[in-house]
Amino acid sequence: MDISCTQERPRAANAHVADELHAGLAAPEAWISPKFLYDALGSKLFEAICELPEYYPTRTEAAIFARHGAEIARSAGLGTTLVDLGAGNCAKAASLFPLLQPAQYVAVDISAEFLCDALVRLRQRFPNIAMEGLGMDFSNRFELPPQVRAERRLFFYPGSSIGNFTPEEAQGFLRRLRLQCGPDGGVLIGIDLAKDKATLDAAYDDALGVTAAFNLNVLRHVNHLVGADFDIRAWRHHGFYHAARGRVEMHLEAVRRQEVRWKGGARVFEAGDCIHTENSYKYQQADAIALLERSGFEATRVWTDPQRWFAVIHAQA
Ligand code: AVJ
Repeated sequence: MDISCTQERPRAANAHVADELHAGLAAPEAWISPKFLYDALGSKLFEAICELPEYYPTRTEAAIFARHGAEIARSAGLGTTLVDLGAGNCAKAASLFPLLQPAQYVAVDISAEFLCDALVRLRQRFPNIAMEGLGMDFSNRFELPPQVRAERRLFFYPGSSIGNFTPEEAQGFLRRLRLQCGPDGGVLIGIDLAKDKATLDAAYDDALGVTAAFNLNVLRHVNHLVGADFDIRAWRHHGFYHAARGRVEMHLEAVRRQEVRWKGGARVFEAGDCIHTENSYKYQQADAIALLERSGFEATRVWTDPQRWFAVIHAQA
């Protein structure tokens, strides 16, 4: 079977990236979108995070699929067009191939480079599944190209990536997904559930400092993307749960006063100034279901782990 791996409209995308980074860096409360955490190194650091004892989501979600996979596959159906959003190393979707037996596998990720390496290896293991790699930013509006089958699209959005959106944004995103599902389509999504602060704090500020490296790496990536001159050693990682906001937040704090320059801008950061790099919303199970239903999905089914730390949900478009 053929695979193709394409990067969507790189030039238009680049202009948009520079604008977005400039807007965030120049804002009174500086921010960098979490999607910029995932250059090739960032994707590898995220893989390392998933191996950490403190980072429970990946293994908890995997345990839910291991235990309830057959039932999940019955709910989601066989022979779908499996559209993997934020595919990364494609490992999660690949582990479901034997159960879901997709007719076509469409891996979408902002980092096409990392994605295409993964797909080349995957093709050798599953030569009978048609595969498509799409390097594109699906966090805003997106459209799947014509080589993606239009029927029975099953959007696979695992790992609680939905948590990077505010609940309002998540609803807008899910509504747009639903409109692209085609006949008999649906969504198979993993959502992290609210839990005690100590567990969440440790998961986002681990003992080895892998999450710190992952967060700091965004500055390296920004240096590359817009010719900025961030001194990585002058920044410090924070990752913590803010229960009242219902989310984990990641920030980078300037350890001393400094001026940072980039193509088209510059800014002084005082010691203690922060750049907000990520939100990771944690849901109550009922709120997660309500979110899907408000977005127009129906026949929602939920699988969870014994501690109720994480939910895997299938819903029909
Ligand atoms: C990939 C967005 C689900 O929020 O847990 C991991 C990213 N950030 N550690 C998450 C992340 C810090 C992760 N998501």
